[in-house]
Amino acid sequence: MSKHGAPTDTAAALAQLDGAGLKVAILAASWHEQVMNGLIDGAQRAAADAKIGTVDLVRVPGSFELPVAAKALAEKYDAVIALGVVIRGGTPHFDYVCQAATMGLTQVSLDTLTPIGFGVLTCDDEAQALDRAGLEGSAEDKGYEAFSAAVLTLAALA
Ligand code: DLZ
Repeated sequence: MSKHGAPTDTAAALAQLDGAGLKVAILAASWHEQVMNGLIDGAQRAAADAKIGTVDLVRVPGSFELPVAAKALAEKYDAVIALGVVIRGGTPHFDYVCQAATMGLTQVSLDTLTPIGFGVLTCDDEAQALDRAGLEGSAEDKGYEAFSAAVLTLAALA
């Protein structure tokens, strides 16, 4: 997918929110540390832009574990931002982990009616992931985007 067509002025939309009363969980897997640190930082920047009252960071081992943790967190938080980095290897494992994370998070969101930000990078190589990590020199900032999407959806449904 390309960045072309993405919403503009997301920071301005976040600034309009009344985030002080909201409780949001950033749920992050632990693979690919440098990229993941960029995603977490982007999500935390978006939380600051929206002036979210409570932001907790919860870590799980891998992206496969995101759905079960998201479901538990969805019961306690207004929104959950799921962050993962999956990089293709030489076996079909990539496809299974990506599918489990994507389908699982979709199901959690629908079952709990809680917005889940989808910040799971599914990349062919580390260079693609770094380019989306919101780091200096990255073209995209997927942690910021995922956080914004979840809280703006929450606001739309209020
Ligand atoms: C096993 C595995 C592999 C090979 N690659 C990744 C990855 O690129 N990104 C990620 O988040 N997790 C990976 N995992 C771990 C699985 O998500 C999961 O944690 C394990 O299969 C244990 O359930």
